[in-house]
Amino acid sequence: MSVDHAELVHFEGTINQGLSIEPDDWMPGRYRQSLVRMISQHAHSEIMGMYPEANWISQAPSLRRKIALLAKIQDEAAHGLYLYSAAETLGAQRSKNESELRNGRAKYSNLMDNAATSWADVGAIAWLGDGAGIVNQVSLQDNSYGPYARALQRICQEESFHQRQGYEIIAVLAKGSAAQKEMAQSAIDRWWIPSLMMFGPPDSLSSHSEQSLRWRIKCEPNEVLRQRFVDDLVPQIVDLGLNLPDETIKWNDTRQSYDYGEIDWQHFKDLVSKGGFQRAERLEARTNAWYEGAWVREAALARNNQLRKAS
Ligand code: FAQ
Repeated sequence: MSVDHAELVHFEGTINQGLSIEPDDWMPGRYRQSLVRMISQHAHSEIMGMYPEANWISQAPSLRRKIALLAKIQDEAAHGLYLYSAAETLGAQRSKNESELRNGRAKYSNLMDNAATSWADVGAIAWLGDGAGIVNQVSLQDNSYGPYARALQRICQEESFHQRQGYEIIAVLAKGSAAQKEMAQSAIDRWWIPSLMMFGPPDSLSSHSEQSLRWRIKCEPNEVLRQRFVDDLVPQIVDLGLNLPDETIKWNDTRQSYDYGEIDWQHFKDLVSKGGFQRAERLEARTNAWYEGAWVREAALARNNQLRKAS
């Protein structure tokens, strides 16, 4: 048995026993590359996830709502940072990752390229978007790479708060005036498909699923997770007295799940490759924030160097 083969057998054995792979363990190049790709894209999505909601901080309808939204957006930034650190344990430099995001070469979740045009959108992004994120990431907490799995445990706890604040915003609007109810309905209708797309394409169109499931980089197929999300959300939307965002949603007794409409995967492919509605604005905002924040990074580095010299 060659050394590489023996290492591969040991590596796959570790994964099959449900144990973690840690940064210093031997791993195949494809495992490392796939994780760097996925963790980096996840980090970028968290960072870009701040932008659709950010304009609403100054327009939040009460101080309580403003505080909760600020805390949520701040959490998304922190999630991006934990994830850039997890990617660094695999050799992916944070500075390179960040510059690829700014220059438009990196991918991130297409949900973040949509515009939040009303206060209800802030609720829908958190309830549906973060909600889809949680279903996916709770499953990913059991992934085989230790630093990513541990980062996800903390992220999921915080995402639960995000989802809850989104649900509460929509619930209040759904029980308000006719205009408020209409605003909630319109937001649910517009954010439904982008949220379903967060789970990625169906397995027949997914380029990475087969290998990623084998190495527990992903723990469940995209379609299984999307269905779980639909099954969780549909009764809650009905309970709030809102209409379902897709007329074809129907309980299927045989499958004990809801059927829902076909997603246009060609449109998804175009959105991912060409960028959604607000891609240019989002990247410009990210780039401006990077340059405007340079003095903070320099000051933190100078302080760090000072402390190091003193110790
Ligand atoms: N948008 O073969 P698969 C959050 C790409 S952040 C754009 O199935 P994979 C916080 C995919 O990257 C949510 N691209 O790929 C928040 C691949 O491209 P590549 C982010 C997409 O990796 C919420 C190609 O399509 N969560 O929750 C999308 O096995 C709200 C083929 O797809 C994560 O990143 C998409 N929607 O499965 C903040 C979780 N879907 O690399 C604010 C970790 C797929 O070949 C507001 N990631 N693609 O060029 C994952 O679980 C997986 O990477 C999937 C995709 C499931 C996203």
